[in-house]
Amino acid sequence: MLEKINTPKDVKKLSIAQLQELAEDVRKRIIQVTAETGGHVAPSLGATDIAIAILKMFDPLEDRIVWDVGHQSYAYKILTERNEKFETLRQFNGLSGFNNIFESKYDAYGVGHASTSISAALGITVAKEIKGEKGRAIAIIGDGALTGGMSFEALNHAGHLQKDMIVILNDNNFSISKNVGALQSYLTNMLVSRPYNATKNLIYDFVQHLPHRIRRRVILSARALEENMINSLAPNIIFEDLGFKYLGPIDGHDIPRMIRIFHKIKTNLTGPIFVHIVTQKGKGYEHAEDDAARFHGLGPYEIKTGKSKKKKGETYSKVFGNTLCKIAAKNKNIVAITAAMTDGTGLADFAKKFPDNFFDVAIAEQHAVSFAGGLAVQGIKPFVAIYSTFLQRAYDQVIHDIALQKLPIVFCLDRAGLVGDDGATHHGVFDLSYLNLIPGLLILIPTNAEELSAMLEFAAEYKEGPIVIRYPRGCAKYLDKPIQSIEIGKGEVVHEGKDVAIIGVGKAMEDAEFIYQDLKTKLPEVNPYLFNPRFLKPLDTNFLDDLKSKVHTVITIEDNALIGGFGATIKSHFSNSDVKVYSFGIPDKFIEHGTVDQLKDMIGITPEKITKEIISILK
Ligand SMILES: Cc1ncc(C[n+]2csc(CCOP(=O)(O)OP(=O)(O)O)c2C)c(N)n1
Repeated sequence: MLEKINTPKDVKKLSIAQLQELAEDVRKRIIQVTAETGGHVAPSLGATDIAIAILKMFDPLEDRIVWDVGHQSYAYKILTERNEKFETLRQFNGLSGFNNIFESKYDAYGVGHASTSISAALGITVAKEIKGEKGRAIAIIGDGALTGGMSFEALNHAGHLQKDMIVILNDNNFSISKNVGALQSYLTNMLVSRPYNATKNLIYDFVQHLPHRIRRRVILSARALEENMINSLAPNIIFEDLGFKYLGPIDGHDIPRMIRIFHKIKTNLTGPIFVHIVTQKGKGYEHAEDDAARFHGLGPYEIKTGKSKKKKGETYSKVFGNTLCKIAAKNKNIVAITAAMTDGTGLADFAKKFPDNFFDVAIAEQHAVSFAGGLAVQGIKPFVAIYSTFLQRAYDQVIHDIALQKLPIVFCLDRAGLVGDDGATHHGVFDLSYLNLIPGLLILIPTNAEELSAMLEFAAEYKEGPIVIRYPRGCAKYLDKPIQSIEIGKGEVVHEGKDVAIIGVGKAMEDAEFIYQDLKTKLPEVNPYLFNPRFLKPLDTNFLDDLKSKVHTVITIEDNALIGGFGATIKSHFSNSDVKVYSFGIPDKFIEHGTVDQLKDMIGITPEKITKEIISILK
């Protein structure tokens, strides 16, 4: 059936039985490709039937479809003229793992970070009205993404504006792992009161057929009756109280039923509509159904067994989690906070060992930071583990709620630097720049596992204000020897030298070491310093000032944006001296997806390319 689909219009021509066959084909295609490329398997398998029902009933060029995060949209991609390229998913120069307006005219909005879809869909709806264009915007949002504060801001606004837009909640009871929070309990409760909702939907149908002049009065009376009597039997529907028409819960794998509901919406309903669809994460692939958390997002896997093809080594996340467990065993005031990333940030063991000191706040980075502020002001020591890219969400909270009040919180920024196949929305390449300018913040950058542990120990004792420790995705490098203790604003001279200094920042120290050796082989007359700064803030000004009389050239290497990053800071430090500073890092543009090596090659910052450039500089 999939072979028959060249454009989404072809989906409209299919019968119900053919659509069901199509769903099977699409799922097979998702599994076959992601087994090679990796990706968000379970979310996309779960949303396959929704994508098909939407394409059957709506026109994605007229009715703009906004997927939240975009990780549920593989079926949509396949059915919107991207089947042939689907093998290139998440590969260098291939399809993005999320929706991207530069990739396809069918992607109404670029996504990757959660909870943006309702806001964007509302904006699209209002723009359509201003311009007199046809069609409705549709946001498809998971129950996890719905926990993000932005979703509520958008519901609040949409309920007020009363424009014709649709929000489809894809409720699978899962975020990356089991969803958490009062909202999830509420949604589950709604499933229990299914008969009540079915009756209510019948009443809706009935009322829609009444003459216009009495329709409103009937609705108002029904609401009053409902509030007085039915509330005691079934939960209040928050979404209705916010001004949406609520339809559901609906089985998200029952294509004909979803088609009937969408038909009803198209022909009968106006204003903001909230469709509550219930799905199974990983639907149609037993391994993904059984282990939806692992199949949320994973690397290449064996289709038959569901086992991952590549074994993971010990990651920096794991080093962080293990060290924090050790620290917490000695200090009951240590608290760990994650925003829906317990496994990803390495906190799963901590959560088991210290359940009272562990908080998964759902996809709510802003709240995570201010919640930590409240804890800290009362003498608790919070470690807030957030991916570098997601802390962008909580920028004002870091400044206003934490730094301004000198609260001793530790921000553990995982996935700093280039992350690879998740691409532009997920690279953690801005944190050094956006944090550098915040007064009173300490910024630490470990270059290996032992250093990360030592920095965490240091941070646990530090009481003067907030600290950021940023570390990369992937396997940790071990020195296999303990390091000297961490001193504020003091770096480590890895090799003494003269004339030239190479400074490797965090993960880039691995490249700096290679470059150091390569340079010594290729230019034996050069004997550079190799320096690990450990701190961006405060800088090791003693060492750097000393260098002014010892070197003529400083090379900095980092996996952060060059603007405002480490190199820029060093350049400014040497601006009143004769020392020339050359910086290698992320240029002023968004970097797409691919392996980290491919991306570094594209940018021109592989160790080989950097060595070549340094040689030409020195010559
Ligand atoms: C701001 C932000 N924080 C965290 C994430 C990481 N993340 C990606 S998907 C996801 C869970 C989404 O759950 P849900 O919306 O229910 O979709 P499902 O995966 O269950 O299909 C999370 C936490 C993100 N993309 N954006």
